[in-house]
Amino acid sequence: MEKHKGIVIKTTGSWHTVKLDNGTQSDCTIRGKFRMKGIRNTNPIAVGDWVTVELNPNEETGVITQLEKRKNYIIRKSTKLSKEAHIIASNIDQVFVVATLSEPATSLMFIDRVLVSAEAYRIPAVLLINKFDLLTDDQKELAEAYKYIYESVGYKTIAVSATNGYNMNQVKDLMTNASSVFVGLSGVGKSTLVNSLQPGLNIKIGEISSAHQQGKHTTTFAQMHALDFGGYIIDTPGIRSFGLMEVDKKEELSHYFPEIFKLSHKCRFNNCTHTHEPGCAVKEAAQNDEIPFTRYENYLAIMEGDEEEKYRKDIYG
Ligand SMILES: Nc1nc2c(ncn2[C@@H]2O[C@H](COP(=O)(O)OP(=O)(O)OP(=O)(O)O)[C@@H](O)[C@H]2O)c(=O)[nH]1
Ligand SMILES: [Mg+2]
Ligand SMILES: [Zn+2]
Repeated sequence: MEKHKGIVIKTTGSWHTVKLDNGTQSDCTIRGKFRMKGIRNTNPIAVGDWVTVELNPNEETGVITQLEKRKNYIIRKSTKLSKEAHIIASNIDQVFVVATLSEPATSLMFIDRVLVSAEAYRIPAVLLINKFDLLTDDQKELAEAYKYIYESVGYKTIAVSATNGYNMNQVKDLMTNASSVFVGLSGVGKSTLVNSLQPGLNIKIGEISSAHQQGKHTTTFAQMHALDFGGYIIDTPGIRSFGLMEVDKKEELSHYFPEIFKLSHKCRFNNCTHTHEPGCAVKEAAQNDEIPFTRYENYLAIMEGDEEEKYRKDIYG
């Protein structure tokens, strides 16, 4: 039996496409249990995983028999009420949160949740505001406000247009020789961005439903694409809401808001949760606009256990 190491580049239910160390690709099933400590996940194997494959004799198919320890991963609750997790991608160098101000509108809450999830594994995150070509002057100002909020807390933020190429060179520079992943709502243009970065892939893109101004979940499986300028980009299915897994331990949440964490040593109580305590430096800074108030509000809401859907309504009107 021929054994190879390889990286998972596509997952479609029970089949996993693995790029092998001999340069070939193999569609593989799984043998064995790939359990994670303390977490039940719906997908045992994710795009980005390094695995060992046993090739089936005289066939292009194989079996995944071993999973290397993951360096990191982006994970979310698989559905709103579920305790199960879904690993979006693993072993990544950076997350690109793809947001849009219209068609569809992405809430700050959605962005903050993805950022929290990235921080939990110390994965650098960049915010892309796509469809810049569609924005009215007022919306351009709003895009500037987003940029101000997120750059002030340490996240590079770039307004881009996948369709006319605006600022795409900046994105290419960041992506070169790195393994990156796009995360965002359906219809924000993740697949269009991949097509723009790597012409010729012809990934299927979808319309925006005119009734709801939302995408139609065109991409259904995560897939890693090689970039000619060096590096890899993982396109993922759009998600409706980002259920956080990592913050069951509430006292840790502040660690995942860098600006809050930085201030917390100035709070009167060293176990301050920055919610109701007197002498809280974080609350004071938020009220004085020294840190973005929207981020502080979202921190409080996540502490309260609010679901993200609630916030989407605000922005859809
Ligand atoms: N005007 C404009 N339209 C864009 C831009 N980027 C994407 N679109 C359009 O937005 C729609 C959705 O694009 P997709 O690339 O399919 O979006 P997605 O994020 O991959 O969506 P899912 O696969 O459903 O998660 C398509 O009609 C694209 O043409 C952009 O920069 N400007
Ligand atoms: Mg897509
Ligand atoms: Zn505090």
